[in-house]
Amino acid sequence: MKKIGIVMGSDSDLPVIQKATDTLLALGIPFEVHVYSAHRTPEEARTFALSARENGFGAIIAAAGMAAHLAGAIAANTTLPVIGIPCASANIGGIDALLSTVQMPSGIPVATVAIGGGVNAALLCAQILAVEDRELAAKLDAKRASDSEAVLQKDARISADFAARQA
Ligand code: RP5
Repeated sequence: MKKIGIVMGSDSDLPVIQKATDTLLALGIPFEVHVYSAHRTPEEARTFALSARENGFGAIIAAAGMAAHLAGAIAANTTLPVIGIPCASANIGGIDALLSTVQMPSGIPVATVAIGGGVNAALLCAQILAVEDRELAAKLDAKRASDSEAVLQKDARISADFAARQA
């Protein structure tokens, strides 16, 4: 199976990355994690992206906050799918990173998930790999079924609770 490359602009982005790595671990998908900044270590970010395909990666997650150029900078140097995660900043709550990540000019796409959307970034990578992997597709189906069951159980508990209060 191809690996997922995970890049964050700073170690302060780790809580968001943790959501992605937990999701990939649960699905049995291999990954590598790096701290490469589009601003502070642009050469390392570029080298990683340029060699990602030959190094066995199938998709890349890039998480960054503030003037978040990382996903775009990675995407500029690979034709692997790049999923951008905008990270929340203290002052603007992540709107800055959301716009920086999602508003890519035509020609260099970045598939952007929600602010702090580590789980969906990992699931989107899994779905990309599952195009050619039936076993992984079955795991994704099973996860959706289990997530649905959890919601149904919450519905049963909460609706019974409010019905009891009115009895
Ligand atoms: C971005 O600047 C990083 O992705 C991080 O979200 C933000 C702040 O970085 P630190 O000052 O916490 O290192 O490049």
